Amino acid sequence: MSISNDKWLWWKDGVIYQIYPRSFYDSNGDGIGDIRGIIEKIDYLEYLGIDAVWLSPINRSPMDDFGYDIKDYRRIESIFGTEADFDELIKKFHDKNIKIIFDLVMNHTSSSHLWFVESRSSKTNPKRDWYIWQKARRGKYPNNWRAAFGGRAWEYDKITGEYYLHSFLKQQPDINWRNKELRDAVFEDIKFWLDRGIDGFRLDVVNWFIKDEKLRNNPYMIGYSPRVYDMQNHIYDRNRPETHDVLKDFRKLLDNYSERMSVGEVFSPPPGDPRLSSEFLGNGKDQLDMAFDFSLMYVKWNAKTFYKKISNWLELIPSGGWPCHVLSNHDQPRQASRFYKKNYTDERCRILAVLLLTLKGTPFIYYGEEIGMRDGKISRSKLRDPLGKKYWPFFKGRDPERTPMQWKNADNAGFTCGVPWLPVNRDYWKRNIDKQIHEKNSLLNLYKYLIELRRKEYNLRRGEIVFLEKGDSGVLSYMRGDEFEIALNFDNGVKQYFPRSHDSEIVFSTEMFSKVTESKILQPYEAVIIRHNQQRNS
Ligand code: TEU
Ligand code: CA
Repeated sequence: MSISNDKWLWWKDGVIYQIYPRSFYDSNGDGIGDIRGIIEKIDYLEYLGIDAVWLSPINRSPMDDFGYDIKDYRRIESIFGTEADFDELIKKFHDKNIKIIFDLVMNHTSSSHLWFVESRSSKTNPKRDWYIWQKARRGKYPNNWRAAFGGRAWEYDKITGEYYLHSFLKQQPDINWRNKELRDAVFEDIKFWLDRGIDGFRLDVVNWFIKDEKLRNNPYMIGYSPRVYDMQNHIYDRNRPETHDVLKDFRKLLDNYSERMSVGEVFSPPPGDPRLSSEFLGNGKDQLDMAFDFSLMYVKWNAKTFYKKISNWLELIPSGGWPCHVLSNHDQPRQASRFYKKNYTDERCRILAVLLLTLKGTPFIYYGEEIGMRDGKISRSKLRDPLGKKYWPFFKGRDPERTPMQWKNADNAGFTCGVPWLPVNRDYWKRNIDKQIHEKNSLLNLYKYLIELRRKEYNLRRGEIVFLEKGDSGVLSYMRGDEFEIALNFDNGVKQYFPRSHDSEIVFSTEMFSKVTESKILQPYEAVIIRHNQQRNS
């Protein structure tokens, strides 16, 4: 077995699990998941075997965007619990060697953040320039920018008769990263959490931090979309080069602490933009540790497309940098729904599990993904997401992928003894954690098995990746190091497959009974992990 000196580094070798706290587990019956709920489920997380949790925001917030609108970066939102609850969470998780990643929402604050309250109070307030204020231009909006969540990006404020910029809701004013004092204040808040023991950060919409200095109009693109925002080419309100200077400073701050991690949400619309994401890794050492590429969130089920997207992303990682992979999150339809195929959805979910956990790069799992949770159907009257409310029925918002975790076949799927903030998906009686824990071959136990295998096998974590079958025949396969050969049949038909070594054994297959001799028959939707023996003995 190839042994290397690279020692275990949690965010490179481990598996990261995203929790949307509102929907994970409600400990006090108010229908909203909370910190105590997460603590109570620590045994489950340990069972699954994950190494770190990323918590969607739990800071104090008026919840206009369910936590992505923060009014106090240093306090825990009371809906989620107390400061003591949070300290207990850190302590208990660290005792079990599970790291905690915070969501840094630092493109904007809530409009009820004291910084903004001061900033809007007068044109001469010392914090005026902490946000982006503009006079009307020729009696109109300062420029043509639109908010991603609807309407103009400029909100007129009566108090001083000027407009402020908000890239999302009007309750989410954008902060001015060009202002040195603001930058220092934000960094102080980050330090606060580092000192309190936070292990890493996911940076919300990191590619929107800095706006064009001259606030130039975005050009329009051809074509129609119900959201005017999508008709603009966002060259002036996103992806500005100066953002990278902010990240270099941020990295210096992080590097003062040991083994802290950062991952950026580099937002881009379909089909995704891996090149843009890779730019946020800088030279591989001087900006973010990792960045999300959302290409796989936007693709159709096709081995060749998967090959192209994945290989492209991996090639773009700067030397010294490290990739990560994500299939679902709180903003996009769940993978089981995106890749829905009558009678075969579960098989597809298995392929995705094997793929995610055998690729080179840190895997991110979204809560519920491990039991194949589907998007919920939410009626108009039950919608909570402001984006869904605004664009219904063109876009139903993000509530469907945020429904409560399905723990067991009991009232509200065992999520709450009260009324859940979003309805539980009706399939909870047949799809839940309790059931899948007890089924040897469940998707959940597949995730558990693969996470364990990955932990044991250096080459599954750090081995180089070399693609073999590139999807032309419906099969995607690749080597990890010179030890593991992974073959995934994306098709609903049998395929002949020739392992690259005659002396090999099957470590794992989703078709438990299958064997390999000279060649192997891949069953429909079979995923197999083969070990090359020669390598092992040498
Ligand atoms: O998301 C950025 C964002 O604009 C998209 O993910 C958006 O939700 C999607 O395109 C739907 O069309 C981040 C957070 O992940 C999201 O939850 C927040 O609402 C948003 O930023 C604002 O902070
Ligand atoms: Ca609660």
